[in-house]
Amino acid sequence: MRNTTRLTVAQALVRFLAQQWTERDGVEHRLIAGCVGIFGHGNVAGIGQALAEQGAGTHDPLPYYLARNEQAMVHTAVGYARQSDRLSTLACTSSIGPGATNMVTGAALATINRLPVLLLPGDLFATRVASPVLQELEDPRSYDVSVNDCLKPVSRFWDRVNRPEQLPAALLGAMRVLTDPAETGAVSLALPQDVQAEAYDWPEELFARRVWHVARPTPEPAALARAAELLRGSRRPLIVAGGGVKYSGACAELARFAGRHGVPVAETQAGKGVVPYDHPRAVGAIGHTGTRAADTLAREADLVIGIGTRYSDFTTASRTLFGQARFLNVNVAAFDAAKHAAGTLVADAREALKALDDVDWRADPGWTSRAAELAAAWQAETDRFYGGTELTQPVVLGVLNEVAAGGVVVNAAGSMPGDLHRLWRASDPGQYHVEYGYSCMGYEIAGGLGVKLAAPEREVFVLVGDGSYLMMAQEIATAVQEGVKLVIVLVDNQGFASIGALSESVGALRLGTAYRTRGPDGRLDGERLPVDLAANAASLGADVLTAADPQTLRAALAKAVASPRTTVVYVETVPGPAPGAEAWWDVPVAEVSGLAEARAARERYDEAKRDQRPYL
Ligand SMILES: Cc1ncc(C[n+]2csc(CCOP(=O)(O)OP(=O)(O)O)c2C)c(N)n1
Ligand SMILES: [Mg+2]
Repeated sequence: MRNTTRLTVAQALVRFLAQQWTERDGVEHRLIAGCVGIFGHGNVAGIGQALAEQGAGTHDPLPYYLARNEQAMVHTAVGYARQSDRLSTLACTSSIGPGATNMVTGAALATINRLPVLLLPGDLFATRVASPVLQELEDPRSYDVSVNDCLKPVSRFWDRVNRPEQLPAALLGAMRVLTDPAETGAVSLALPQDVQAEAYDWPEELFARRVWHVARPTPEPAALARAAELLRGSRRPLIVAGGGVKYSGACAELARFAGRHGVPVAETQAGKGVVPYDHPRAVGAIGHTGTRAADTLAREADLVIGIGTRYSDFTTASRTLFGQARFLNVNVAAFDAAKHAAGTLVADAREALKALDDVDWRADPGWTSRAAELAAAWQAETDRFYGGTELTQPVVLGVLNEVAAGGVVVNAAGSMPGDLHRLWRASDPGQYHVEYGYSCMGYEIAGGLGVKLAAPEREVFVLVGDGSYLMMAQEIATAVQEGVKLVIVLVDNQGFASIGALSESVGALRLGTAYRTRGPDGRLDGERLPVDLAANAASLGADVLTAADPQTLRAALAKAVASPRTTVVYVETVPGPAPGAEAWWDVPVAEVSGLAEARAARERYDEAKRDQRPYL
């Protein structure tokens, strides 16, 4: 007779999750370090009950965090996973219906950013005896549909556990995808509410400690030989470093390779900080939000070496940036490696860089020194933007950059990601956390909470615009509840500076991009809204400080750093000089219009569009 333990499905799930570990380079981490959730009738009696009971046994408990919004709790898990280099993450439990669909945005964000999160939405009774239940979507064509099906296209693994017997295979499948560097993303296990509470005799082995090795695939010798050929044929190479370098822990190998072979290193948003900003080969941000240094080199490069990047349109300037370059892509995911008809090394970034380091080859010394000159010129430009006397956005970033040394800056949407990408000086990738795969307004505070849970030793600085703040500020209450300290810099410019500027540039007249009351002419151009965001932050339990100039900002930030409590530093910025785009971004403009502004914008658009090429 096999040894079995009688538990509910939810109790078995919780006990299983607490026993899962990852291992890479001999170091082990808890795979699921905790569970964030909001209870409703679809999970309270199942997972809720199991979480409440777990502390009673000898097994490691799964800490539970109560969040305020299900989208936000996925952001928290994403922040946690990213700060943990994908070796550890959180589970998210929701009820059925709206709690579950609130997670769809977070799931998309996780999958797009290639970050592991485990989603556990409740689901309709598997027996369907009482259908339609509260919050059930009825599909007249099929009773086998629930709103959880919305999670399918945004998950890398999705399963519904309709019977207890299905749980072990579903769990193993879920863990496999979470820990596979090429496959990872959101993983969803839909849990019918009756099945969660159902008892079953589980084999004891299900609850054994299980260690998932996170692979470092090595490059295939033939592919390596072809890559070496590409390197030897190049005189003007440029590395585009993405998040894959960071997740692989390949920063030292990248710096050594770039140093020895004379290759300048440009960085995507996810890759920013993989070489220190003052490294002799660093040329900073690339693409639409890139530095003049990196974007100039990109136009002239003969070989682009993409490492751990998925080549978003911001990186390629919508496929206008890389003149006539060929591509060599190092990526653990074949899907990304194959982009732009590249020579491919499907491998872990660290392993691939070690192997490529042995190739006897160097970039043209003139190219290497020119890159260093361009980078130095950009640093001087950054000093100019940072050094203003009025509270423009770049000045806010400059003051924060000084205070935040060693801490983590978190941001996601609006005009700040561009300024941060170009200007921020990061000495290691753990200091820069801009979610720019989904660029989701509302990620900032919730994501920052996850960052701090993963890296309690670091000071976490959340930069949030007024638009993003109004979309999702409520996780301040969660931070206060957990005694997790965040420094939140709330930058108020009365609306959407980013989309306002974009609107103007495409002939959309800034419609609906400023926070204004409806004016006498019926447009949204009346009075400034009487909304007090500082008071709002205080009402959620944060300490609030305000800053009116660079000196008071510096003092407020110092006070926030010294305090053990979550502190919001409220800043109203003034318009002023900010670095502009050196490269294009494809946002289609009306082909016909009665507005002169739109017609002029279309002319500019048609001209820029001519530079677009498929990179074959
Ligand atoms: C959830 C979501 N909705 C809409 C957008 C489109 N969008 C991008 S930036 C932005 C405005 C952000 O405003 P704010 O946070 O105040 O930043 P600012 O542009 O003023 O710097 C909008 C609406 C988005 N990125 N995410
Ligand atoms: Mg704003």
